[in-house]
Amino acid sequence: MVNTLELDAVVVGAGFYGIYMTHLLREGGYSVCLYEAGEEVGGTWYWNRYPGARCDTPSEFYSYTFSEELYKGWIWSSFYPEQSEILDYMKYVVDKLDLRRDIQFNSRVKSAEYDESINRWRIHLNESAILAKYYFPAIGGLSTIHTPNIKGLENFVGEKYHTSRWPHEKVDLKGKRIGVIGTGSSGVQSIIETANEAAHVTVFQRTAQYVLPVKNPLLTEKEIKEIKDNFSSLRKRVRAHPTGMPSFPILRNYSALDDTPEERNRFYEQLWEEANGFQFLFAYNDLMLNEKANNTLTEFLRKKIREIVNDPETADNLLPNYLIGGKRPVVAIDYFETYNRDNVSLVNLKKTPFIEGTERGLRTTEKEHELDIIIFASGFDVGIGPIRDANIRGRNGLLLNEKWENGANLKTFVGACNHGFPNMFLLGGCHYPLGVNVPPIAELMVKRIYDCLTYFKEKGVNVIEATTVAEESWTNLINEIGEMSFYSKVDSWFNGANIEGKPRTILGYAGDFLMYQEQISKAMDEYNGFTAS
Ligand code: N01
Repeated sequence: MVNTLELDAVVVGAGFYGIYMTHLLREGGYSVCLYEAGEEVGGTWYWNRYPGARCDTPSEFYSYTFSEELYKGWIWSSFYPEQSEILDYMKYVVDKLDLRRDIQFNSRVKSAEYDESINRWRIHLNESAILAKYYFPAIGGLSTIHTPNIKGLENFVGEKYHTSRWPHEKVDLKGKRIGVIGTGSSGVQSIIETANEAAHVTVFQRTAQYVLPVKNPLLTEKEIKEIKDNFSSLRKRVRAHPTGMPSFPILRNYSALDDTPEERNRFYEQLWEEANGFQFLFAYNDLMLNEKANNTLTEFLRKKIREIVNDPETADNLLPNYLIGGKRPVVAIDYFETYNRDNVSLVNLKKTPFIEGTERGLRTTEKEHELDIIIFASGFDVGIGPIRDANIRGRNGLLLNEKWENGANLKTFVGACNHGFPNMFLLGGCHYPLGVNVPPIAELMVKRIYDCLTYFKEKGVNVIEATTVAEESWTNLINEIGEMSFYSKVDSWFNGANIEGKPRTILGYAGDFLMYQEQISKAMDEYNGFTAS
């Protein structure tokens, strides 16, 4: 017997988007429940608990800003927060907002379909279904894991973990032979951390990465006070920065090409010593816009790798060769230094690809690598995977994933809305900004969507739906900006190229945060992109 509960709204996923949406809906008098597959809140930070997991956005800006009391009631310990601290922050938020009574944990939503006869979403969990007027999947773009398709992997007798499904119990890495597949943000952090404990770490690298140096000092009492005292200007400062991280100003407001090579090199050396993560990308005002300017930085970073890594062959294999910023830059403490350890070795999969998994490990064209543990730091089926898994059917039973043709025909209106899927708002995921700090975007978009609901509610409207014109227009904008940006010039998850056979398409908004706010305002201010009934 299936019980059917009736609500105004269902939210799925207790990350930054889902929590804020639930809060606003409840404050606005809607009956709402947030369903979360995990046993706690946190979203990304609940699932990604691999060794070394940390955020590369300064903690000061990796927070909600909609409430002064909420902001000031939490004190971050360091400049870049660790996974466990962010998880604690999110628990603090839901407790402070008293949201737990509207959250149901251990509840994976299996599917949802729009019932046109009653204008309601029917949302299916394992044992029950819910009818809701509004549906808000806040399931994240990076939640469907990707694991390389290596023949014979099932024969491996050791342990296997994906970074995004890391066990909650401690995994004993001490004295183990560990293979890490992948050198994105998760891989780099895992490699550095596991090397401290493992007998040996073998890194299986497909594409070499630019990894920017960083330090992570504890915040002093003086800094914490300053952060709190500056709250009144915080949101303004965040929204005035191209990536929503105002601790990284443009240091030289002119082209990198306008300095002499000697001066540029001196300046880059200084920044390397300062080790302030993403700050490098804002050294000059055109590093992310002009390929020649970009090359000055990538040349410098390759030189640093050669200087740091003792073994010339390993150094050579670690040299990236693409536009920095075209794929997500990685930030870490002493990554290249890790390759000088006796217990770390590198396999360049471009030279010696995988042949198969074996009982004892992984065989490449060079040899069999014997391992006790394989860590898959191999990323995600970004954007499209979560929508496929969510099984969302709109009018006439059309699956959203079919409408999008698995990504080949991806279309949205402002990332959130789809023609044929009335009263449904995707929070985060496709067509949201690619390179911008997440909490400020979540706040901006959740509030925009909430205001949109209020606007139509006050007019007595029951059903709103994106028009095809609005959808085409937003999608064209995404594609035009994407094509102009470095994101279309480098293979990565930004464009679907990280997974063999995945349709290549720009998955997100490639402009900066200022442009995004302008475009969103233009697209949503008059609500002309919706039909209402
Ligand atoms: O995933 P990724 P991630 N055979 O896709 C390799 C955020 N994040 O989990 O580069 C062999 O970046 C793949 O190789 P290639 C952040 O936005 C933030 O690391 O595609 N290798 C790559 O090296 C980030 O961008 C933080 O050629 C294969 C790696 O696996 C996003 O999450 C921390 C392969 C995947 O890298 C995703 O990061 C962690 C195959 N078949 C994550 N398939 C911080 O804030 C893939 N790879 C610090």
